[in-house]
Amino acid sequence: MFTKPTPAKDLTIWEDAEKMIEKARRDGVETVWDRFEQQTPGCKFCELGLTCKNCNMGPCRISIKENGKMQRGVCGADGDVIVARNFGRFVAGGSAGHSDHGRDLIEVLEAIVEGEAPDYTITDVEKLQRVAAELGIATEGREVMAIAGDLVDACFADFGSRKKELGFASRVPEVRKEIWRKYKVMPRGVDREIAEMMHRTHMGCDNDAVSTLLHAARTALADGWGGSMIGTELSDIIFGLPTPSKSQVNLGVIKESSVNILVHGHNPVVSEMVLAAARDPEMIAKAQAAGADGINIGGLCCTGNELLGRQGIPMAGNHLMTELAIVTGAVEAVVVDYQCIMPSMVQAAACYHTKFITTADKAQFTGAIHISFNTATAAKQAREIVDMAIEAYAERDQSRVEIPVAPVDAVTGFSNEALLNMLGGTLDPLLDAIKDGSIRGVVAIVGCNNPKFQHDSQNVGLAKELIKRDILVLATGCITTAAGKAGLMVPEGSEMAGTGLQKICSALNIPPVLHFGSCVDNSRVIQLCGIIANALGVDISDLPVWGASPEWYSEKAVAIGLYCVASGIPVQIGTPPQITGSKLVTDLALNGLEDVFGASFLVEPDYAVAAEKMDERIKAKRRALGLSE
Ligand code: SF4
Ligand code: MSK
Repeated sequence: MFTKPTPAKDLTIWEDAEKMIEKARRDGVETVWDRFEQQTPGCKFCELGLTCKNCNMGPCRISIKENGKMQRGVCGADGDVIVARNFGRFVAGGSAGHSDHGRDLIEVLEAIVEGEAPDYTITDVEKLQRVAAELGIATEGREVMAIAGDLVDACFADFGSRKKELGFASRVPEVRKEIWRKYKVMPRGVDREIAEMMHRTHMGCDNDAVSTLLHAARTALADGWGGSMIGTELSDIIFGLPTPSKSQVNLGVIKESSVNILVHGHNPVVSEMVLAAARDPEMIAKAQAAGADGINIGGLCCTGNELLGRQGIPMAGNHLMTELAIVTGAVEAVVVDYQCIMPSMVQAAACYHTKFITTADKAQFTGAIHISFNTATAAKQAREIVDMAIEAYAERDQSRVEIPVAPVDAVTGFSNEALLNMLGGTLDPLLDAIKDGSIRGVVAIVGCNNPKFQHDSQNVGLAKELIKRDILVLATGCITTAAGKAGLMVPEGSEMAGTGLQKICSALNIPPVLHFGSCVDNSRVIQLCGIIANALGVDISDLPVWGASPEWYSEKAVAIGLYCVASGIPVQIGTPPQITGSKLVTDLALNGLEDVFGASFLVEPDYAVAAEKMDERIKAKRRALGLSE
């Protein structure tokens, strides 16, 4: 008996996605939704976090039936310990991803200082001096490269084992640091905390769930205030600060008559060079000689966000749109670095003329064209990539091309510095707006996608519900494209907001949802919370703020969630991580962390209910600060 496939309109809220899912079915391209269906139902033990593969006496699984068989693994670990260990390793994976990205940026800055990266430069000298000074590096009267060299050393030192506190702990309110010291979660070094997490979760080490979870928090803090923050700050220094500019989003940014190159992943080091090559008149002339009208660079996921914020490059799509972008049949090349790149894109690309090009030795895909990208030869390699795309244009089958919709405008590229500039160099107008209730609270939405939900339904639904309540939304990662498509990233989008937020948006000519960068850039959010808390003389946990990731999927999202919570910012998530097999661990995540960090997780799969619960807490926080609800 054959079952009918789920109608495409039930899988996504977007017309461009719906049309491309239908085309994928016609073209015989398997998508994430097909594989999700094949994988359903999932393994119950795994869903609950009750399987352990940490040694070869196992694998083991723990029964959820009390007093039944299998209450402990072969070594004697119980369900609480196993769930906590699995969760700890999950957080370590996410923290490692962000932080290794940060380390790559340090290496690029080091290569610039040593004269080994001729195609890169320090774009924002003022930010270099400011960040260096924050880390205690002398800047007065010194050469730019000397300061940069010291900054490289300071950042590398944050990855090691010799420090008692990370450099950017200087940005954390003192009262918060006291909490971290009290519970022994002050992050010391990024690699150290990650390695210790792996050590603790080896058989026969940390066999106390609470102890393991506290170290998970320390590991996540090392990501947020360490690896990720270094990634953000050095990207700004090397490539420039994001500044607000007009761009466009959705699959309509792919142009029928151009050589289309999509950049995907997270790190801007490769994609900035590809963009520069694509803007070279010589390359454009080559593309025109091949019959195209030019070269069009579009973004996917967070590499897209990096280029969108700094260069205004349009966004073709978010996580669940990545395969569908190829299905348009008009993409000559997808150039990827690392993270969130579905391996299936190789097979999808093979169904068309699309070249799938990997560039990071640590993220190679069987069947892809691999170019081992090197900062010493970056511009040359970027031109090779663009050349490949131009050649592929000749192989395009125009009869298979379908660009499903017209693009939508979005104003993107905010950052703490851009916000400050817009406010006239002082945060006071923002603080006043919070105090007088024009802005009742701030929520940062980290917008992964997950086929467990109708694509983007929760991301967009939550953002709309919040702005209606005069809650400013900061968007990072994959919600950017979603919010843009929904019309929430143009100043006119404030018509959907409450009157208070509407007034602020009109005064500043800003959208009600501000694009704050990639998922690594959640470091901007915690930094902003630290600045506001310091300005008000309170702890971060006293602020009317939330984090949210309604459609989260990745290890990195959990690391972000946990560093937000440990920093005092409560976090809503749409689905629980694989911890529900342990009552102890689940209670701790949902309630117990409140007593430790003054913030905890809210698991709520319905955005409307989530918004209501988030608003309740915002009201309570405002009351406690002596502000009107
Ligand atoms: Fe089983 Fe313990 Fe080994 Fe895990 S560490 S697989 S619970 S014996
Ligand atoms: S890419 S971690 S799906 S936001 Fe940063 Fe998007 Fe989430 Fe990946």
